[in-house]
Amino acid sequence: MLVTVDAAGRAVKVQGDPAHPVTQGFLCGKVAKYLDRVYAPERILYPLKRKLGAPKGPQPHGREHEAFERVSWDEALEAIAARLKAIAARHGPESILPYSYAGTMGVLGYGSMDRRFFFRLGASQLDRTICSEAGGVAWNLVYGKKLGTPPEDFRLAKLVLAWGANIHGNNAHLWPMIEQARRNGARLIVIDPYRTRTAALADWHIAIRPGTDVALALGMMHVILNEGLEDRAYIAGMTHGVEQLAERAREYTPERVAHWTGMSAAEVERLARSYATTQPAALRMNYGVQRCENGGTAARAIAMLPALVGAWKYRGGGGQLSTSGAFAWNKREVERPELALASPLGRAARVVNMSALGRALTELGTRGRENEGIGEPEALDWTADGPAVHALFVYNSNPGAVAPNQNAVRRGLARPDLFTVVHDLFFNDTTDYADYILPATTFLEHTDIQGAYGHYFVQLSNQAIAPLGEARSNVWLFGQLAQRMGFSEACFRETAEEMTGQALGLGPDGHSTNPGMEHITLDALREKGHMPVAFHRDPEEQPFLPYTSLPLSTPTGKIEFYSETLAAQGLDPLPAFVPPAESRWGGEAKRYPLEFLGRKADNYMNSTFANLDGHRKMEAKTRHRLEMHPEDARARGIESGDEVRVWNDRGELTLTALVNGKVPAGVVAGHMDWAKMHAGGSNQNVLTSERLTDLGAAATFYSVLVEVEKAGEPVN
Ligand SMILES: Nc1nc2c(c(=O)[nH]1)N[C@H]1C(S)=C(S)[C@@H](COP(=O)(O)OP(=O)(O)OC[C@H]3O[C@@H](n4cnc5c(=O)[nH]c(N)nc54)[C@H](O)[C@@H]3O)O[C@H]1N2
Ligand SMILES: Nc1nc2c(c(=O)[nH]1)N[C@H]1C(S)=C(S)[C@@H](COP(=O)(O)OP(=O)(O)OC[C@H]3O[C@@H](n4cnc5c(=O)[nH]c(N)nc54)[C@H](O)[C@@H]3O)O[C@H]1N2
Ligand SMILES: [Mo]
Repeated sequence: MLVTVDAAGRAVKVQGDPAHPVTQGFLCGKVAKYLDRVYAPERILYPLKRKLGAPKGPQPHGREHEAFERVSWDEALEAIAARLKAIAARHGPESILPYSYAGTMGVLGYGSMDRRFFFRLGASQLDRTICSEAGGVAWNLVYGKKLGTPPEDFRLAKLVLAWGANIHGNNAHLWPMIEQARRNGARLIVIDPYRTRTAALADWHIAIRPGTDVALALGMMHVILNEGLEDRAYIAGMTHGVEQLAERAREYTPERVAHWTGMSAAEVERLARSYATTQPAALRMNYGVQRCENGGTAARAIAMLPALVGAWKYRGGGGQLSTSGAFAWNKREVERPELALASPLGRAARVVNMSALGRALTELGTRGRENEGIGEPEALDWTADGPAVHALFVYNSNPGAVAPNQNAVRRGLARPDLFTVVHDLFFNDTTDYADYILPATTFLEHTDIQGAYGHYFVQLSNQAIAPLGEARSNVWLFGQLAQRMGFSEACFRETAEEMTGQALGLGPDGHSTNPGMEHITLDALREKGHMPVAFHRDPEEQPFLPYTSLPLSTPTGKIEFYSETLAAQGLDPLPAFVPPAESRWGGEAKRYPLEFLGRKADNYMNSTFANLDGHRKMEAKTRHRLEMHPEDARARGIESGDEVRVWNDRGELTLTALVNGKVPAGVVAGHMDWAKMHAGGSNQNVLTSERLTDLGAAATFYSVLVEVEKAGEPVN
């Protein structure tokens, strides 16, 4: 992104960088309006402290400041440090829980000084599972590393298979490559229960039932192997376990697969044949497919398809889930995990799964307190047990809006004995529960270095403008807090500049020592802004064809259809279809017959931007709507425009019905917004569950059952 700054130091224009081979000079609609966010009048510009006696809980939007008073950074840092020290001394440092995700994805902003701080403190570690863990673990089981077809090469594909991937909405910069491929005769097939714009524009949209992708992938394998459409030479050279996979796939006849997915047997066959016989075929699997209970296995089974048909051999073929494996940052030096040994624990702290925040805040540490009426928690296999959480430190995340099982999260956040600090830019669903709010910078106001998960360029993000008000970066905040805690290690005094050099692993000659980055120096990066990783430096002469030479970093060194790693954990070494418990196949479907997809918004970034008028306007058509199939609406006497109540055992939500052709029968869809922007003070995560995926222990936002009725009639 290029930022134009005027003589007074004010950013006046943002635009895409025309020299960037992937973004090619354009920004997506929401980031094109980024200056509205930077200069929004409601930005928090000073540290704030909750007023004495002001209760925690939802404040009306626009009046949140009434519950807070301005304090100096000095006072805030001293008070927070004193409180953390006292809590650590009394309950042990593991009673302090950091909570962060992807507010900024820069290497420094995402995880650097903060990690050092919490390691040194001995705070609980956060397992960051809310987005991509199921798919990431799955991909690595098959291929060892997250690499894929360069986005620029999608132009050369003859078939693009978008699987659980809302390319037009969420991955805008890949779309022009696909358009170009189609101009050259490529076909686009989309597998998504929801008719996204990507799906509407496709040659073939398969509106698969949620959570049945494992069956479809195995059914495609069945047809491919049955008809001899696999690439035997590639399989023999590059893969492990095809015999076992073939035996498993034999069970998944097109007829059985049709029964689960809602497709016809002929469609399953047609899909398998066109995929196997058109090369180059590029699979764009995205993270939508892995937000189901069986999402790890789904991603794993789908990931095997390009290996089965040898699609990796062709430039423009293969596939992409993420390219993040190309960026070998020197994380150890940036994060310094060994600081845990200097903490009062003297060891690595327990791990708490961020996708079960509600349980973490309400159940941890309650063992043996039955008499107080709290109850024995179920066995917490997602975390070691230990002390209750007494302090929560939130940054880069808005769990009040994005975490599943919102009622449990809010019960936890509202605990009067919980000390909560939030570092963010706006009052939001989480700051309503904060004891202290600290003002954060936008990426225009701090320096960072970036990798990517959809392309192969290392990028330097220069500070363009001075921080607004007293806003401060994540790096600054945790460095300062460390001083107040009395942490004397020199690493807490390092600057963003020094840490950028560490992330790059700069050697004595100024060149990076990170694998694949040896040609990069800080000066060159400053000059160019973006530089490709080594294997992508000359794509025309030496195109990057992932997974075409051995060894890979899997245990067998090959692509693994069969996984000894899983077998050793007592898990099925081969993919098998297990219907999600929360689906039309599960026991609860009698009471809650509709599958709910609590989607992202095309015009927000998760919960980011939802408070800005311009973005809200762009989102007006789907904002607070429940999209329904005409059959499900008719059965409930619902028409477009009716207020409807959507509920399950975890919570309820009032939305406006939008009866359209976007979802298949039995499926309803909502869209992300801040909870406090809804009339009832909850968003769609009041319906989602803390159940975790089969691989990666990730969130299951797309395995949710609900019932719907016209509002105004009592639920029961
Ligand atoms: N505009 C916009 N762009 C974004 C974001 C945003 O909030 N807004 N968020 C960013 C983030 S954090 C991420 S992780 C990426 C994610 O980008 P995507 O991976 O595209 O993720 P989702 O939008 O969660 O899901 C993609 C599609 O999967 C479909 N889906 C749901 N369940 C199933 C299923 O069982 N099977 C199949 N085949 N499909 C299913 C959904 O209907 C959806 O259209 O996007 C990023 N880009
Ligand atoms: N129902 C449902 N829930 C979902 C999803 C879904 O599809 N459906 N998607 C899930 C996914 S894929 C993801 S990735 C998560 C995303 O969850 P989050 O990572 O929490 O994403 P955001 O909602 O964008 O919140 C990021 C916050 O960080 C703040 N921020 C931005 N930059 C900085 C900074 O430099 N410093 C600090 N301290 N703060 C900063 C922003 O203002 C914002 O409030 O949500 C998940 N939740
Ligand atoms: Mo995400």
